[in-house]
Amino acid sequence: RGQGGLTIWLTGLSASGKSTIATALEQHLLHNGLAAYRLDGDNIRFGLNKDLGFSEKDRNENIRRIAEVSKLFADSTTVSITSFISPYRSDRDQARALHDQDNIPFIEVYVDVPVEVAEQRDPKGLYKKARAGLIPEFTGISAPYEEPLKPEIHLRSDKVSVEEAVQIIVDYLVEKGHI
Ligand code: GGZ
Repeated sequence: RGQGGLTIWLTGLSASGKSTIATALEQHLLHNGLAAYRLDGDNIRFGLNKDLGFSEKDRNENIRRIAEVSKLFADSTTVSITSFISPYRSDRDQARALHDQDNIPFIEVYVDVPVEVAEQRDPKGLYKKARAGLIPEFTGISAPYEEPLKPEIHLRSDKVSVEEAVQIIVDYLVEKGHI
């Protein structure tokens, strides 16, 4: 495929660093002349998916739609970067299968951080609210996160810097001939 599009699928807990890595990666690719676009909560959950909440069923549908949209971007030769918790393994596997059908590369990146670290970071105070029972079904506290078993890339975001994380992803893409 070479210069074709692809989907880079970040998955991990709230406050794991997905959005930060996705933003830095998008900037890096744009600066190198590649078309890149980031799908995240801000441009999806407030628009296309504003009818969805955080029940298991709604998360399934959230991820299903995002996978479809990301595939369209990738099909247009853009590097599409998604940053959603995507806690269910079967949802991520379906997103992958959708890309496989059309021979569009799908790179699963596990942004891995111990839940204790994410909870300590708690940039929006959501973990605190979840512990207090104010947010039901909060991932890692009262709702599951199913770890990827064979992600293409596994990042320990509390051990590598954002710049290192971007470099690891870019090196992988170059090595595999995706960019
Ligand atoms: C997890 C929640 C919840 C619940 C609101 N569980 O740190 P954030 O704020 O900015 O990222 C989280 C975001 C998760 O949305 P996703 O679309 O990525 O989730 S999923 O892939 O599971 O559909 C968090 C906020 O929304 N948030 N309620 N109950 N995160």
